[in-house]
Amino acid sequence: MHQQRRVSLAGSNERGLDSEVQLDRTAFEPTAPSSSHHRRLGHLHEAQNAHVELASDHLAADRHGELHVVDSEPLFSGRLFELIVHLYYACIHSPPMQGELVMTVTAGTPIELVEGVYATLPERVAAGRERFGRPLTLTEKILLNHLYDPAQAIERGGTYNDFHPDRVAMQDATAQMALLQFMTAGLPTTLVPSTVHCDHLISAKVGAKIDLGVAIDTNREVYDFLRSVSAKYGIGFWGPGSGIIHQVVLEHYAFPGGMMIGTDSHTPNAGGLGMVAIGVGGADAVDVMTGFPFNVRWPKVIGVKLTGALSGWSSPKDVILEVARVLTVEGGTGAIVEYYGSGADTISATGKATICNMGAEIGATCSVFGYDDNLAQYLKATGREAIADAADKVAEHLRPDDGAVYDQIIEIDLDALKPLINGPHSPDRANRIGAAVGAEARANDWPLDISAALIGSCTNSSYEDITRAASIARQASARGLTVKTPLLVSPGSEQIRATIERDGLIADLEAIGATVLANACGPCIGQWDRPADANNKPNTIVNSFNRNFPKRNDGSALTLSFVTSPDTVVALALSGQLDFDPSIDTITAPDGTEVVLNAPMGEVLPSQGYDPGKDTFTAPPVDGSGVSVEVSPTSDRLQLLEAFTPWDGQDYHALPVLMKAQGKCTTDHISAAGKWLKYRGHLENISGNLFLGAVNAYNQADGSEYPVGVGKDTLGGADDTYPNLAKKYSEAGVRWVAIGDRNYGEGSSREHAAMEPRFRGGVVIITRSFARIHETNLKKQGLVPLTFADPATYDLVGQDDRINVLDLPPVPGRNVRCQIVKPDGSTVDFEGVHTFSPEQVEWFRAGSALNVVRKKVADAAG
Ligand code: MIC
Ligand code: SF4
Repeated sequence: MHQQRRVSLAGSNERGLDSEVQLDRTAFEPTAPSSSHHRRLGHLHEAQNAHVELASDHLAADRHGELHVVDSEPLFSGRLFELIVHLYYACIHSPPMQGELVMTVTAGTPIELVEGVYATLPERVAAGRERFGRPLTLTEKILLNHLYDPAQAIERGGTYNDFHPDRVAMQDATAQMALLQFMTAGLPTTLVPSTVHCDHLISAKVGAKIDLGVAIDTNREVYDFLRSVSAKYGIGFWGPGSGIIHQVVLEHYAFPGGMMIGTDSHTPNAGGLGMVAIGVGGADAVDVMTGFPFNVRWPKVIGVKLTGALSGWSSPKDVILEVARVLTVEGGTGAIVEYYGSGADTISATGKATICNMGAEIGATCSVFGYDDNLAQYLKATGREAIADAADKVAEHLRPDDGAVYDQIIEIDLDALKPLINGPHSPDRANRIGAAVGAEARANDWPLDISAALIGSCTNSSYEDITRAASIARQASARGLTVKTPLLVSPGSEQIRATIERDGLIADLEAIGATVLANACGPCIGQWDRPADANNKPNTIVNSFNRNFPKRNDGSALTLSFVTSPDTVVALALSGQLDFDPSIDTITAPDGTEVVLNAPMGEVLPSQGYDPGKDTFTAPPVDGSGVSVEVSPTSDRLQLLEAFTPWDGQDYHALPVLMKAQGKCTTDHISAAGKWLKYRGHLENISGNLFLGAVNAYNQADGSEYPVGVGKDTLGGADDTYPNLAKKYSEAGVRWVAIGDRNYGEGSSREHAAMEPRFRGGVVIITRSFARIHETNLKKQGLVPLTFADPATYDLVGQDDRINVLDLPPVPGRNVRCQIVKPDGSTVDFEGVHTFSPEQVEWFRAGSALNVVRKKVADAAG
């Protein structure tokens, strides 16, 4: 029996939950309840549960005498009880305790949940083939099987559709805001299995042990908050030291054919195990945790056909570096990238996860691989034989159909794929390793000397990755070589750390001079405390991470970051030079001989099995209702949220331009990480970083460029930083607009990049284009994201101009009428393209999506 959670429903309708319940002996028909919910009864269809009987509208008993809460009524049709029974399933012990539901939240995905998903898969796939009249992609199969209402209209890249994800995962830097929002919704528990992972707030300075201890101390208040909120609302809690969210999810929760959302843009990592796993802002997570569907545009499907097999120094990382080269940082926007072909089956599950992980860097909704023997082996090696067995039974539905139709196809011959190194400043800036990147570096004055090398992170810290890296290290130490630059290792999880330690791989890396950091994000997210003399000048770093925006790793804009595979990073660290090509160049050993490094050799899975390491998971208590969640009013780390005000029904007139960004304006530019991560639970304090990284498109009065993050006070004061200006405008009651260039909001899922402008009086953001998650985050917080119908209009917006945004609210299917008002009063008309669906317009009217949720929960509770 899985770990159970009991939730008291004081004062709610306890229909059917009495231990005296008289079972209605009507035979249960799986398809009889409302079509939108029968999927969740799937686990009751299995042969061993043949005698399923309905006890009430909401309860079914299986032949073991266990009652299952089922969901046969549309959400919010009645009282709070209807919300609670919206659980995917909940097993009630026999005899049930009065007034209690039991929800499963464990350190793994229960087989019943997986079987529930698989039970409806064949019929949903068959119906989908019939509906579209053609073979299906894997993406379509998974999405169809998670559709809230199978009758919904579907158009690739067109319709917004509602889905039921199987799980929600949140990391500590985004969970704070997500859970602060959830707390205001008024529910006693989350309604979908959810987990919190403490990984982002740990700084890397000295090494694993000390850094972890310091983090626990400095972040105590936040960890205590997350731990108690998790306990109160039935959320599984992975404490500091457990590892990076995506690695932990891959090891414990992901399963082929599943669907999940996570408050982190690299959630798609789980696509390596055949899951549609989508990165979202916290407000999306709140929707799902409160029982609402997840709403996203039905994606286009980009097919990446892989043939051949990787060899030598080429690795899975090179596949995604190549895809990034081809598609660029916005080429995946609005699409799910599906990998298929004979080459796909030659890549390990963890290698596939690396590829899917970094799909975030091309803006894809997510990426996915089909089920194959590699996935089965990984599931078995991580203790999930039952899931592998269940997947085997529906294997044909967990791969694309022959003849599946893709919107675009990219073909990659793995036999011919050569190692790449992408950067600096943009993950799609691809260079061949060796002479090619050397030539680029010389042309651009990038230092060839490497100042630091880093491996691991959520992207590349599998057992296979570390064995490959260690195989290079062993060759080097056998010849007396050590690294010529600091080499830092971030294990992806406690399980990986324990396993590589047991198998002597950490020792191999330490023998060439590596330092092992905590199982956390650390240097990948600016939590890297480097000595000042390392980065106060232009310097080159190489790493096996995914993102390389300026300031990303150590907060210094002078650091040039290149991403590549872990094996290449280790080889470069041994040579110390960016233009080293390990397949042809040699390194001089201390004895004067030349060392040729042989291509890395990896082991896909540990032959002795994984060592789970320390137990870092805390299941929520049986009854969380008594748990109190403290947020001190004087805290500088946490602040309870106040609802944003609803739209006042008026058009927006004469909005000053607080900021017009030139070039890349990622979420790191809008709301920096690094030292600001500590304010992720305090909206007011974190608003102190608003647009600090943005490059002002205008010049100062004397014609010189503004410093980064500084702009003009159009209300008449002196030039100031954007956060100071925003505060000043909002205190003066002046609403404002911000202007962005292409792919505005690229990168992180952090909704702070949308909440901060909203908190400081921003109402409209107009750009040449948006990154998906950020555009949704803006809508969720009640802002109006618009793109210029004619991208050239961007150039027409002057520093002292005002913007009118008219005929609000946005009408789906119609552009928004806008005007630039010049200082002399003349106007330039332009159209703003928007993507609001009718439902999203309600978010705007209400002031935020959360305001809509709050109202519906309150209405449902009577
Ligand atoms: C990132 O890799 O940029 C982060 C830090 O993990 C972010 C999440 C955050 O900003 O907290 C992401 O990828 O969404
Ligand atoms: Fe953490 Fe970096 Fe992965 Fe983001 S990309 S989850 S910061 S390791």
